[in-house]
Amino acid sequence: MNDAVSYEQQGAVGVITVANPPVNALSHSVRAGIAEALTASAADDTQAVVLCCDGRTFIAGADITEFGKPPQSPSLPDLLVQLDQHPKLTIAAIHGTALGGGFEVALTCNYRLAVNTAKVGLPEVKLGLLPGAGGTQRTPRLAGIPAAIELITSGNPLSAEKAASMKLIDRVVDGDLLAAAMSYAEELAQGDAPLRRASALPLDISGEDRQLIEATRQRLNKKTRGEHAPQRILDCLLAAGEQSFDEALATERSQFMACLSDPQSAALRHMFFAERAAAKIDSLPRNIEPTAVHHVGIIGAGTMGGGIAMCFAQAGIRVTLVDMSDEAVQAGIDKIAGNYAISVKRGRLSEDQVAGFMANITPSSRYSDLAEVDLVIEAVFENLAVKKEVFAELDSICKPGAILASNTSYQSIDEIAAATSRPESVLGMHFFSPANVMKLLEVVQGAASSESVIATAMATGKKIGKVSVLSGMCYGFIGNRMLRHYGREAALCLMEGASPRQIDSAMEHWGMAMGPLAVGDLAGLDIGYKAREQLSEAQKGDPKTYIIADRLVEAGRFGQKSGAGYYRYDPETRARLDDPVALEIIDAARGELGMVPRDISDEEIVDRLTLALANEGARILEEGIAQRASDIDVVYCYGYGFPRFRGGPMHNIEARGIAESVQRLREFQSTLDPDNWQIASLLEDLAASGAGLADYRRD
Ligand code: T1G
Repeated sequence: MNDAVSYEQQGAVGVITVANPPVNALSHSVRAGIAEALTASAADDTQAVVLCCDGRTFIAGADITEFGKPPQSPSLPDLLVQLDQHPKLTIAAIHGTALGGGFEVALTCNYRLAVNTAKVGLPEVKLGLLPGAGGTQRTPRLAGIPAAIELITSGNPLSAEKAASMKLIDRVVDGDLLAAAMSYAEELAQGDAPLRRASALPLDISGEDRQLIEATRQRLNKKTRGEHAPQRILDCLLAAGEQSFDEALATERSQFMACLSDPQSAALRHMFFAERAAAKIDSLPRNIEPTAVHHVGIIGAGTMGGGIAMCFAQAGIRVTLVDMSDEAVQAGIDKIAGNYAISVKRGRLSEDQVAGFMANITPSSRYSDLAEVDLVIEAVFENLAVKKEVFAELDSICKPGAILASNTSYQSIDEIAAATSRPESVLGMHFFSPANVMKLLEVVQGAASSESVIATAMATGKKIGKVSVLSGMCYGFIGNRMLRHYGREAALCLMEGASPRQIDSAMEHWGMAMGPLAVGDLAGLDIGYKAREQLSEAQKGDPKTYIIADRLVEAGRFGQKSGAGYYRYDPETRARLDDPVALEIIDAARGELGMVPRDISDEEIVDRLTLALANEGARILEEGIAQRASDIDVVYCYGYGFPRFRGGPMHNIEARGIAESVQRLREFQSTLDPDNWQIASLLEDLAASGAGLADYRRD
């Protein structure tokens, strides 16, 4: 065989063992090794063969790193034809996560056995793909069309028990998997069990199945708006019921190849690796060990503080939640309890789970209760003076080595750190609202933040289920700094003649979860208004970028919270309704500044907003605020509703072409306000050199 696959005869049973860490992906050596092992099994005097894996998991899928490279024989489909036609009993012994091509290998075996902790699934859709090795054909033959629709279009894993209940697994065992597999193989062989091939099972598609496929098509047209893979999966499942196995396999193959060459899949595979890369801090020595965080203090029991407390409580970490008075902190506790009650009502959590989470949260109105915490996260009013006072007091109370983090969105971590005697232990941990839902955590490194503190914050983020991204210190860090340029262009498109509906629809059709003006209404237009009141006219910038928002707020239109902003909101359904009053206010504001409205195309709107984002992202990259372009993509896809199937703002312009993007930026520089369209020198350099953003690292 080879280094990745071994074959050993043990009595009447042959054992194929895959050893390709870290996840036994089906790289070429694994495919070739299994093929050779099957050939050996066919030729020896065994009666059955068990396929198992070393390490932490059964095969977790095709090797994603091989996509886009020249194919090497045997392909996975070819290997599975050999496995399907194998003349002896084949048994898959599953532990860990049998996913994608790995589960397709198992489905091609005659029988499947799993330990009770194992999970199985077909997550290809999350990569913009579909099961390309018979998964869309074998799954419905074993478990039926409805189960296949749910498993393959959701991409979510199943427990071994659940899979067994769906006849996708034959036996669930506890304890020594290989021993159980060997005895199962002997039992099957001695019982003359048939060579049961899923490919030979009949599949009669009913009228209800067809209706379900059609209903799912409609549902996914909304839920996964703009995404191609889910629709192609349904085409394959329909083919399973209408074509022979071999014909439908050919249909699946062509649909898979269409997905593989689709830019959406390239973007989603980019995001898969981007999320994992973000956890790696290039500047940190490999041997840096995060310190343990067992007890966290949170200052501020408001919306953010409460949401952050929930994150830690749900991860089993003790929380002391502090506010200025018993009443204030109790109000925060009540809000948390209310959030959990909704989750219980929706069936997402059980009463016992919630009781456990709440037991991890201790309310307090005394900073002195934070003397022994390992980490404090401050989430008080967004005012630098207030934060400096809080940190000075924490510094005097918290034990040596305790980490002091601020959840600030904008304030200077360095100025906050200067208020303490331990600047090396101070940094930003910027959560996104609602903190218990949004996965992004920006870990903001101050000038003095130590390596150990950074490593601990990144690891703590992962432990509470966040995707942590390291940011250097600048106004707005990575996400909000870029957002100001995105919001500026939305405001200017409005001033120049587009309506709120046109701007938001253009961006939502392009893939954004929510258009920028609807986001403004959701967050509250009064927040920006109050912030601008603190600024001088010069600091406010171009009045064209905020006069409409100001006039709406002055008319009492704060957004959803007041029932109207750029839109009017149905009090019952909260539906977003076009509002003539808002349009009049917008027109009047244009008149105040002498703006004559013009027609703006959806394409111009999308280009201005997405290129403004990427241009500022390139500046952030060349300043070293972000480690790599893909980190910026993670920030936007996990914190700002940027479509994952576009891969994030930086991947988006890479896919579009840097040179073409720079050309479009130059057009905006000459037709719009040139001050807003100074092109990042990094983009100019890459456009000239032809190099890509993905490999750029600041020296
Ligand atoms: N190919 C290549 N590398 C992979 C990989 C894969 N399929 N899965 C994981 N890795 C790397 C990952 O990049 C990381 O590398 C390391 O393994 C540990 O991963 C034909 C076409 C299995 C649940 O989508 O969901 O089969 O950062 O950090 O948290 O129909 O990895 O250490 O250098 O995620 O314990 C379908 C993807 C492929 C499964 C483990 N399969 N992987 O999670 O570790 S398409 C998937 C996962 C396919 C067929 C189609 C998770 C995991 P590094 P990790 P983890």
